[in-house]
Amino acid sequence: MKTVLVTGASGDVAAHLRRELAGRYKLRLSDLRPLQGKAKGESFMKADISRMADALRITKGVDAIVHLGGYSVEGPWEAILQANIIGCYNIFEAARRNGVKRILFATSNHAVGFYRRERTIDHAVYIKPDGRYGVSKVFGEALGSLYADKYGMEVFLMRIGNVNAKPIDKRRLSILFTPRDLAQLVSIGIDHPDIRFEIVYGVSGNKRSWYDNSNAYRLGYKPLDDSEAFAAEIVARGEVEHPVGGLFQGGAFTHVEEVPNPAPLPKKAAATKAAVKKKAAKKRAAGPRRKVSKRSPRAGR
Ligand code: 15L
Repeated sequence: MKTVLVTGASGDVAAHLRRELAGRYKLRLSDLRPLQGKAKGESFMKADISRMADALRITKGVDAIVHLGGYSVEGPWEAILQANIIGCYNIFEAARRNGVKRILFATSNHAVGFYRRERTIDHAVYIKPDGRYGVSKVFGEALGSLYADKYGMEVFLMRIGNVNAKPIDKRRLSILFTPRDLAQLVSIGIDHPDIRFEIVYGVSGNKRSWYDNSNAYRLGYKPLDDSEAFAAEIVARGEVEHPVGGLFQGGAFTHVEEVPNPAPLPKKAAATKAAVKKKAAKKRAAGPRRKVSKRSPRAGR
């Protein structure tokens, strides 16, 4: 049985994955946060992936890595820098130094979130990140490309939509990724014999999809779910979308500076965030600022 390292193991996506993959692989779980309950076949290693020593420790002796760890939404640069830039580099580099060939990276629909909703995009389109978070995912994709070409690593990049059993709003009808479809795609990424460098979309077989996911289908992915089963219910809510977010695939990420983050910030990032807030409050108290012109929604490529 293969030993697979799952980073970000205390998060929501990993919780689904652990349940779905139980008994199929030996799971080495890792996170900065504590882990709730360990099942048979699972082991846990606490680690801060922004430290190379930790990354080296957790990647030693595994057959494959599913790298989910990181800051999972748009947010403060310092948090994204530590977790998604430095942390992601450390995981790729530690994998190389430890001779781990296969790495699956959870990139995101936000690496291409500034494509307009009327476009159908495939795995070969140019990047269009919709924020700092999206840029950090593009950085991980670039690392994947480098480590595949330069060091012969086998890299499987999953541009994940929204992992959930049901779509939560209109946008998510197009990007729903159910837990069992997630587990199927991840298994392909771990076990397919011919992965060198692949980009696939981590979404179910949604009728309203914005993606041409033929690259995943070529590798054997056959999604079992389609968000359409929930479409009537969601559409009946009459949701009014934001004038900018509603135009683009990335939704709110295209116009907000922060999305509420379910995971606590690493200590250093939390301290930076508090300092930035304090500075802003001081500036506000000091008097009126220069007027900044408002951007208008860009035309999509
Ligand atoms: C993501 O990349 C996030 O990790 C997830 O929390 C969702 O916000 C998702 O995108 C989404 O676009 O719905």
